[in-house]
Amino acid sequence: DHNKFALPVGATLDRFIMRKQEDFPYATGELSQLLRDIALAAKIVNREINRSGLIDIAGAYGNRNVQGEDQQKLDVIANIRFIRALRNGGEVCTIVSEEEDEMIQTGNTQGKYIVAIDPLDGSSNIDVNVSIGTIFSIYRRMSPTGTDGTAQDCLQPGTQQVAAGYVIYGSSTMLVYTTGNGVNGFTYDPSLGEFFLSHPDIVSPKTGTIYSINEGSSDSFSEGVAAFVAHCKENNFSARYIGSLVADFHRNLLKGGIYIYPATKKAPQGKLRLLYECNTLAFIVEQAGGKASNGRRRTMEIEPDNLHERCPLFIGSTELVEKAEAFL
Ligand code: AHM
Ligand code: MG
Repeated sequence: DHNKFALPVGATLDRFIMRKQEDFPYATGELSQLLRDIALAAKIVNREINRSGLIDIAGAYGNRNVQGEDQQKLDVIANIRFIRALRNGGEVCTIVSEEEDEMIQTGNTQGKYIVAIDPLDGSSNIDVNVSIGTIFSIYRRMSPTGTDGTAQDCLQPGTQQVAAGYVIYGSSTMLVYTTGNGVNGFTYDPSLGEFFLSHPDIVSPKTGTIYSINEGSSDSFSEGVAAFVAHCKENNFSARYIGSLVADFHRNLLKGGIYIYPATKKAPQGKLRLLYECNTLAFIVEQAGGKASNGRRRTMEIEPDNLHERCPLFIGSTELVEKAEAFL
């Protein structure tokens, strides 16, 4: 019963992480430290995002950064911030980032953990003030410490995740994560610089009436996907598609619904990345009572072949994902 030591709504993230650690008498505190490092980077990125509308104004006043460079794009900034936090934190040996083709070795060869991360997903939405997110998965390395992490360490199936989470930079900023004992959500109070437990033990509705898919690609949907979409319409579902994965996922997690990114002509393997998008959200949704699949099999059981591979994603309320699978 993972609720036995539940902290009340309003507990800070730090306290929550500490309390969770006490539940595991042999825990060394390294994973806790790693989660705190991610939360710190999230605060910094949140600050940059909130200011992003001012960058052009600042630029108009000739405000370049100290190196005399023009402002970098936010996804690049987010990548730098998260890598720096993980490197300084010391718990992570190797990082896989959407922003970089190769694995990133932090130099912390004693670090026991691997992180796969999309530092700022949905970045095309920044310019128009739409919610964006950070998505991260944490794995334990398999190779011995004292050396760099290996490709094999990074290519573990999603079932091996020890933690997964996302940050949504939206009308408020939230961090939602799981360590395999349910899902908890924390809301950021910018005036205090703290995340507070606001959504304890998130349970996703078994079913729902929201479907989220980019219907602009409907010409290249498979028969099964087209039939499922028709089914949603026949049943008067609501179509909701922000085009920002974290935001679409977060809404459906709380309200009940299904998010689909299928194979299309333009993206024959789907668009989303297995390591730091599909598996991450799959772990969270399963921990909240939902389901994730590539249409044929459970997302988290797919054996990854390369760091940035893509796969189709059907994710959300259990009944809806099963229904979609039945149509495929
Ligand atoms: P990005 O990594 O280039 O930001 O793309 C990922 C985003 C997801 O957030 C979103 O779910 C998806 O792309 C939307 O794609 P599309 O515009 O094809 O519907
Ligand atoms: Mg992305």
